[in-house]
Amino acid sequence: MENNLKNITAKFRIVGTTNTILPFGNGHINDTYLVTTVGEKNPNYILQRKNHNIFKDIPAMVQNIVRVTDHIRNKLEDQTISNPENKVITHIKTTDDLYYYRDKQGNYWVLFLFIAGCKSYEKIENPSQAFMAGKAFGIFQNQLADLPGEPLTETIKDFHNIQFRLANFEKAIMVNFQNRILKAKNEIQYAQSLADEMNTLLNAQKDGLIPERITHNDTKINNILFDKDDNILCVIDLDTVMPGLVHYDFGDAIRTAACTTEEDETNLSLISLNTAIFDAFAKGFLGETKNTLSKDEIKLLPHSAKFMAYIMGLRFLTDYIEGDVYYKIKHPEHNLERAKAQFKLVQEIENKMAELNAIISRYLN
Ligand code: ADP
Ligand code: GN1
Ligand code: MG
Repeated sequence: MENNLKNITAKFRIVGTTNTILPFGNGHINDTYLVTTVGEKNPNYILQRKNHNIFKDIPAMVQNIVRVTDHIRNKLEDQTISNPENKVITHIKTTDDLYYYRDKQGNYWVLFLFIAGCKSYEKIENPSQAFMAGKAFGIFQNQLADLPGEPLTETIKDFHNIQFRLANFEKAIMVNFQNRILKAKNEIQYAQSLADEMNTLLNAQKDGLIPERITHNDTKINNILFDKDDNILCVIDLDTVMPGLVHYDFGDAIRTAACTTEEDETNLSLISLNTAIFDAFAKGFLGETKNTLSKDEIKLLPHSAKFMAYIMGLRFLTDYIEGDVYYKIKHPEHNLERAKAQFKLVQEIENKMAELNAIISRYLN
C-alpha cells in the first residue's frame, strides 16, 4: 500500500522526495493521507483519494475547487495578506498538467499543500474559538459572493434537499436490510413526525424569501484550520462547495460546534446545545455577513441548526436501514447511534429555540 501511495504521489509535481505517507484525519467519505518529504525546508502534503461512488464527476468537482481556491487566492493577494498559502488550500498539478490523477483501478487522487503548524478541532472548547469559527465561515461566504463565471457544478445533486432525503429514507425502509427497521422503530417514527416542519427552508426559498448563494455545505467544525494561538488559517474540505442556502453552513457549523458532545455520543443525556457557543459563533458569522444577508435569512438561522441536525440524523438513519452503504462506520450500530445522537440534539435545539431566537433577533435591526 505504502509503495502504491508513493507511486501515486510521484505523479504530482512535489518539491523534494517523499518520506512517509500515513492515514490522516477523521473523514467519513474520502481517504486522507499526510505525505511528509525529506528535508526541513520542503513542504509536506495531503494526499486524498476522492470517493467516486459518492462524487459522480470528480473532474468537475476538482474544477470547482480550483476555481474557488484561485478566486480566494487572488483576493488574498490583492489585499497583500501575508502567507496566503496558509489561508487557502493550494492544489498541486500532476506531471500531465491536471489537478487530479486517475489510477488504473479508476480511483481519483488529489494532492495539496499541508498547512504547517495548524490544528483542527473535533470539538470546540470555548466561546472564543466559536467566535473565530463563525468569522471563518462568514469570511468564506463573503469571499465567494462574487465568484465570476458559470454556476459551480452541483457535486452531489440535491445534497441538502430535504424532499430528496425523505424520499431516500422511505426507499430505505422498503429495502430494510437485515430487518433493521425493527431496531430503528423509534427513530423512524421520530423522523416521520418532524418531516413536514423540515420543509420550512425549501418553502421560504420557493416563496422567494431566501436566495441561493455559494455555500460550503460541510461546515463541520473540523473543516477549519486554526494556528497555534487559535487564529483562523483557512476553511478546508471544499468537495461540496456549490450553490446552496446560507442556512446549510450556519446550521451544520452549529450542529457540530455548539453540541456538547461529538456527533456519535451514545450517552444521550450528555447531548445538549451550548447557547454560549451558539451566541459566539453567531457573533463571528454575522459580524462578517449581516450586511449581505436579508432579514428573512437571519430570522431562519436558529431553525437552520435544528434542520441540519435533523437532516444528518435522517441520513445516518437511512444509511443504517439500507445496510451502511454510504458512511464509513467503526462498528455495526454506528450509523444508528449517530442518528440517535442527532435526533437528541434536534430535541435539545427545540427546547432552547426561544433563547436562540432572542440571540439572533439582536441582528435584525
Ligand atoms: P474529509 O473530507 O475526509 O473530512 P478533509 O479535507 O477535511 O477530509 O481532511 C481531513 C483532515 O485533515 C482535516 O480535518 C484536517 O485536520 C486535515 N487537513 C486537511 N487539509 C489539510 C491541510 N491542507 N493542511 C493541514 N491539515 C489538513
Ligand atoms: C460527511 O467527509 P466528511 O466527514 O467531512 C458528509 C457530510 C456530513 C458528515 C457527517 C459528502 O462529511 O455531509 O455532514 O459526514 N459528507 C458527504 O459527519 O456526504
Ligand atoms: Mg473534513
